[in-house]
Amino acid sequence: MGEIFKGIAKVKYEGAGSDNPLGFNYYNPEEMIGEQTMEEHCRFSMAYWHTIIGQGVDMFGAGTALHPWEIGTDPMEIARVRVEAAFEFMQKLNIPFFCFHDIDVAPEGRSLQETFDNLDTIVALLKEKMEETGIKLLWGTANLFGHPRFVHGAATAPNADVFAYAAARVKKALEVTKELGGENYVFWGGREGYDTLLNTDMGLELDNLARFLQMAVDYAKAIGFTGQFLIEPKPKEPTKHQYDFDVATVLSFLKRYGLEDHFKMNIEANHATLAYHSFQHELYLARVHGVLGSVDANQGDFLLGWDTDQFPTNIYATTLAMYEVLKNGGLAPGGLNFDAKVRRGSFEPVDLFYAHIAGIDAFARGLKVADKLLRDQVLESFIKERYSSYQQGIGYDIVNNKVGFKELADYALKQEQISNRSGRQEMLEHILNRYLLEG
Ligand code: XUL
Ligand code: CO
Repeated sequence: MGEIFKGIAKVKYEGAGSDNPLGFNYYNPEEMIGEQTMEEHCRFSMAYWHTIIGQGVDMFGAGTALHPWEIGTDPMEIARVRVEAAFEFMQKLNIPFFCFHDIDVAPEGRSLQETFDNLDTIVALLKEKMEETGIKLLWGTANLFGHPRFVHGAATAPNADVFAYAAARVKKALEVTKELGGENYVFWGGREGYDTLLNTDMGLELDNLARFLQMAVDYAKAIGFTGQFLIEPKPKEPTKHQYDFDVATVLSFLKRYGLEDHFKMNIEANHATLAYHSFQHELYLARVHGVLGSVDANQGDFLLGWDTDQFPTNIYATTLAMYEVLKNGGLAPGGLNFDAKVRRGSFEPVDLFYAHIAGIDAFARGLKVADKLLRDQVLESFIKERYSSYQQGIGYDIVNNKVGFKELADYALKQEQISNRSGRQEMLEHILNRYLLEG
């Protein structure tokens, strides 16, 4: 197979002044930001399912995407050519990582064994390509939601045969993720949730989900897979109520079942906003709990309200996201995975390039602004000052656990007047705009 993305050269850093939409304006992989290069900070990844497979189907119409690599009718041959397309695409865009679900890369067979055999064949090819190009696997996962057998869920299905089948698929997906040196393994709930409580035993479903995750932890240990386990919260879609609603819900679930030491979170921007949180809120909450593991980089559309998985172009959001990433000390072994798809109307192969360039540049620019904000300690020093009453006097005693209600009441009774200070929200928003516009 020759060149697939014909006429598209390797995309290079061209600087802010360039008007070439097939060049990077801000992403300069070698540029140092603090102690690390941009490439090390960002750890960009391509999502196999959207970029290589996604056809642009919606509820009202067929796929529109033009995929010159989808030739013939033999599913294994198509799978092989998809590998070629994926690696040519990532190389041309200088994307160092990718992520996949088991059945993205290899077709399901007529039996589970045939599905596994297909996967082994394509994994050998992926491994060759990875060795040849140096491109790495950010994370692997199993698709436990697409096939009709998962109609009522996988680990939370009412049918034990489905639970067992799902376990077999995760077992295999863990083995291939390990085989490819995957740095993480993701559990996104898929159909782990419910549509109505009238037919649901929520207690048993949650217990079973915990059992399933514990089995995954045990199996990873048994085979020596040392990658990071990640849970990807999402509040709804496909089920009305997903069990992994948001970071807070997942944290309490993990704690309840004693699983908190084994999992971090993969935060997806569009999932955060579906849960009526900002992207930054979810990143921040995960960070302060020490569980910010990786990011599915995309954005939703507030006027639509569902999981539109658009490419992240909102620099305001990417800046605040990179602010959290920097405060987290980076994302490694996680990264920024473009779990994003081009709009149905953007159906040409070159649109996949424009989309990734837009997302990569939005995060690169966000990283630079966030780094400057942090270096100048703009927000940090304001926040420090805002909470300064806890650095001395009664506040010091409170945070050092030296006082209880009795001492606090004695103190309060002696206060004549309480004086508060302004939170200065608009001033801070204005300062943030200045940083965004001036870089
Ligand atoms: C679904 C979603 C998934 C996960 C991987 O909304 O985000 O693609 O990232 O299963
Ligand atoms: Co995702």
